[in-house]
Amino acid sequence: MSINRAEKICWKKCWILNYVLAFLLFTIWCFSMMWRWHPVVVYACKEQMIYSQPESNKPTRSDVLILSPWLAPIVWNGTYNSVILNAQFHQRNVRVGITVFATKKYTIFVQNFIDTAEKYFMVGHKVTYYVFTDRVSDIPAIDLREGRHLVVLQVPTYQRWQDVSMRRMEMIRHTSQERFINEVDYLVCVDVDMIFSDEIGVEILSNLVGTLHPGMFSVPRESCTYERNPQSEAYIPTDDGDFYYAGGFFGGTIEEIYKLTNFCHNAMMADQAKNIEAIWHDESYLNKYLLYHKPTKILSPEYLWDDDFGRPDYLKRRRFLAVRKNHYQIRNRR
Ligand code: UD2
Repeated sequence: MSINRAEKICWKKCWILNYVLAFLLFTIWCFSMMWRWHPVVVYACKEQMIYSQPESNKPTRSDVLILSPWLAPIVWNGTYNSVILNAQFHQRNVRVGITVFATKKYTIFVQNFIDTAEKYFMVGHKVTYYVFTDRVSDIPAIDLREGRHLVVLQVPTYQRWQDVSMRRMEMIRHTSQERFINEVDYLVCVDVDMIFSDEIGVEILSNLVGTLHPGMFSVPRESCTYERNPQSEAYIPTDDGDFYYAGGFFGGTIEEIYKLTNFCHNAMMADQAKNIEAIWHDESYLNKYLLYHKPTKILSPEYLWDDDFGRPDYLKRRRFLAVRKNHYQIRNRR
C-alpha cells in the first residue's frame, strides 16, 4: 500500500512538472510570435509598401529601347514604379537643385516655369531653384511648397544669345564648388523657356544624366547634328555617336556636373581661341562629353518635348514642354 502511494505521488509530481514545462514553452512561443508580428516591430523592420510585383517574363515596354548598350536605363513612362522610387529617395532625404538661366528678356519665362514646377517637379522632395539672372528685380516672389526654396543669383550677361547659352557651363561649374556641393545632392540643369506639364520625379536622378533630343530621336548617327569640324573640341566623326542629347536638360551629382561643365567650358574656350564656335554651341560640347563619358541614366523625349514635333505613338506623356517664342524678338532686343 505504502509503495503504491509513493508511486502515485511521484506520478503526480511528474505531471505537474510537465504542465509547468509546457506552460513555459507556450509562453516563450507566445512572446516570440508577438515579437514577430507586433505592428510596431514590423514597422521597425520594414516599412510596408503596397505595389504590384514586377513580372520577370514580361518586359515593361516593347516599342522603345529601355536600356542602353552600356546598361543605363532609358526612362520612359511605364518602365518604373514611383512608389518604390519615392520611398528609396525619401530614406536618403535627397536634396535636389534645379538651375535655370534667365537673362535679358528671358526673365518673362520664370513665373510660369516655377509655378508649373511647383505642381509637377519632384513633388514631396526637397527642392532648391537656382535662378541665374542679370535682372534680379525682375524675378517675381513666388509662393513655394514646404521644403522648397528659391535662390536668385546675379550674373553678368552677354551680348550674343549664343554666348549667354554657352556661358551657363562656366557659371554652373563655378557655383558647383561655391554652393551646390554644400546645399544639394543632385543638380538638374534646364532651359527656362519651358513649362512642366506632367510629373517629373526622382526617377530622373542618377550620377550623370542626359536627355534624348526630341528632334533627333532614332536618327542614324551619321545624320545627327554633331559638330563635324575636326578642328573643333566638340568634333565627333560620322562613324561615332550613339544618341543625340539635348542641351536643355542634363543632370547628375555635383561632382559629375562639375566635371561635365568643366570639360564643356574649357573646350569652348579652346575653340574660341581658334576662332571656332561649334554648330549647336553648348549642346555640341555636351554631346561630345556624353559620348565619351556615358550617362548612367538617359531620359526619353518625354522629359523634353516640343509640340512642333507632333504627338508620336511612343510618346505617352509630355512632361516638360518648350514654350513657343519669337526667337528674333526675344533674343535680339533688350
Ligand atoms: C537649344 C537648347 C539649349 C542650348 C541651345 C544652344 C534645348 C531645349 N535647348 O535652345 O539648351 O543648347 O540650343 O544653341 O535643347 N538664355 C537667356 N537669355 C538670353 C538667351 C538665352 O537667359 O538672352 C538662356 C535661357 O535659359 C534659354 C537658354 O539660354 O532657355 C538657351 O537659349 P534658347 O532657349 O534661346 O536656345 P534654343 O531654344 O536654341
